[in-house]
Amino acid sequence: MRKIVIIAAVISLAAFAAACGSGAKPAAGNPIKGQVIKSGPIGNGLTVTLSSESGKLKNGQQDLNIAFTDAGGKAVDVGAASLNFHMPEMGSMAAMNEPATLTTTGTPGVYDGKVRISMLGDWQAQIAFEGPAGKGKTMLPLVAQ
Ligand SMILES: [Cu+2]
Repeated sequence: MRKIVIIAAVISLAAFAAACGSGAKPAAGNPIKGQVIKSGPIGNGLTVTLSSESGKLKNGQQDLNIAFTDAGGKAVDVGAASLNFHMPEMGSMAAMNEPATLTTTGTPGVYDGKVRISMLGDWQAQIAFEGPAGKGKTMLPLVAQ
């Protein structure tokens, strides 16, 4: 219970910082831009966070941010990163893949992304990295809404 309260406090602090810093570049110590869509462990002790202005994965063309952080929430230079949105086949509909275009920012470990999601519903964000921090990959389930 105590841990949950602490986490809630950290989240509201982060939201406050994001609101205050809107328009500012992400810094190594405060690497999450906008609002979190989803985050999770990606291996080698790192966490990956997808975020955007709305905090939602939307249907259609959109800008996203992706940040790789250590246990302290600090951005970590991971070198090459990739992000693909995958929807498994559904009945007669073939599987779909929408790779995001990632570009580096002034902060190593933080990337700007662009993607065109082509359908509402359940997607898997397939994320991988390889470079100075080793390599890792994960899959985060998301709903385009
Ligand atoms: Cu589909």
